[in-house]
Amino acid sequence: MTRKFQNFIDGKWCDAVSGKTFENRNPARWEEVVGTFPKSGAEEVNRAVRAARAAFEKWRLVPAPRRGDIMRRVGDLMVARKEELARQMTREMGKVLAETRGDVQEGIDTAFYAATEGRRLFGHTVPSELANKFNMAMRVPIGVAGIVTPWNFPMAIPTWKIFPALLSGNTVVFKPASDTPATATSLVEILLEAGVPEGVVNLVHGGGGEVGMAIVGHPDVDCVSFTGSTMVGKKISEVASATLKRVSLELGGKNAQFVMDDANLDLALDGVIWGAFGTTGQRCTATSRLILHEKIHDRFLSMLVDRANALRLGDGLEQGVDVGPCVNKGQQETVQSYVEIGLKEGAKLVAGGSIPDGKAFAGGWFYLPTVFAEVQPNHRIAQEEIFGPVLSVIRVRSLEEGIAVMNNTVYGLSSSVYTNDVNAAFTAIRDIKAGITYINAPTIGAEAHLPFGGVKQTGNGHREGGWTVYDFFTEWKTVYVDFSGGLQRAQIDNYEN
Ligand code: UN1
Repeated sequence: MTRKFQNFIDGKWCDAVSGKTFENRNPARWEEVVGTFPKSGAEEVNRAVRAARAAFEKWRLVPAPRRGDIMRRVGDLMVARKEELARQMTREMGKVLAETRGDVQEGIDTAFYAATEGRRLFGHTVPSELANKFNMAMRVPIGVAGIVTPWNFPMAIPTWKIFPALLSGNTVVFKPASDTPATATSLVEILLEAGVPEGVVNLVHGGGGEVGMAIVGHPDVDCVSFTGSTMVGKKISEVASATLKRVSLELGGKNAQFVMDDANLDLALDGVIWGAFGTTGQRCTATSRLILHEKIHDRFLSMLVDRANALRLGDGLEQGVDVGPCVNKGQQETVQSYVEIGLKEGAKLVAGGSIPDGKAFAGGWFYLPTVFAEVQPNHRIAQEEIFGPVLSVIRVRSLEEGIAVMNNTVYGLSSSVYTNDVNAAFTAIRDIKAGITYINAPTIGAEAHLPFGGVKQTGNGHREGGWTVYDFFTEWKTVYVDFSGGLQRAQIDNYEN
């Protein structure tokens, strides 16, 4: 029987007020229903925000190290349930089991980092310009955090946001992607089992237009953290500006891997195969452009085509499968439409370029790993985020030209350079406009304890991960304690003229 999932609001599991539901299906076997979920809207969001607001008054007073203890239990529970969570995730969004295990592990890493942050959350003590006066700046929670997350990292990305939000003393209203609501439900169950009190975490399922935007526009939501497309991010920014709430946006990418003429080509090949076709290319960090130095261009391209053609597509739960399906029909259609755009623009299709034939693939949203050669830097397939297994190869003549091509995009998330020349590597590190640069490693593979985010239209300047995400989820409170017993006027009494 199909499992019927619910919202979690104010400490209770509940249906949508309207009684409406939506289905979540397995993208590798579309006839298989993972579950039904409440199709919620503004009314459920209002209730969730009210509950979160009320719970905030107690939660903010729980000592941060105790909130950290809960995070440690969350991490322990995730370790114990890692395999089951990974399987559930592969069933609902399609990426292969090794990757969904990695996704859960990223959540575990984030939990244990948060646990220890409960004993840091450092502020500053700063000398006063006046005698007998003590100054400090300390972190305080913001209030109710709205968390709106995508389907490509259904566990890791919600944990990047929810764990630091909670550790910092905020309460949460969580709207997961409607393609991955089951993983989100497991995460909330784990938080509750670990001891997160009633009202502190609220889960509202439904569409982005109805539930997501109701959260963003709500006057009593103090901050919103969103990961998704640049188009939706811009809309969120606009709607949120009416209440001047703080917004963290992690948006699109058009990440490039650049292979110099001196690079270790076998290593660079492993990197681009993993970066471009891992998660079926559905990462904001995915490698979607490959920039090749002309001296190694032809040789590397033929190595790449052989490897891309040898990748095994299939159900991510099966052993030996390298690449799972696209998450849904819409995503598969987007990929197909960009292949047509690439052909029209005059790029040369050298691998893939179609939906695979055969019964094994008929029931899911598969697409062959696709490579275009002879792509020009201004082609749409070299400029627009496709979010699928499509790689555009561009030929360049020098390090400088390669970096210029890399930077020729509205995005700036991840980047990668393969070279054994230390001078080239450090020039690239200095000149590439991106939030993340890898040397001799692919564009994917960020670790949970370092800043994660991008420049230009990839975001709005905030960083997730590591210590930096705590800047987003806390306010600075500046405190002056005058123990002189008299009125001391700053800037005046300490200067004679
Ligand atoms: C994303 O694609 O939205 O670096 C996140 C990586 C992963 C996180 C990706 N650790 O590819």
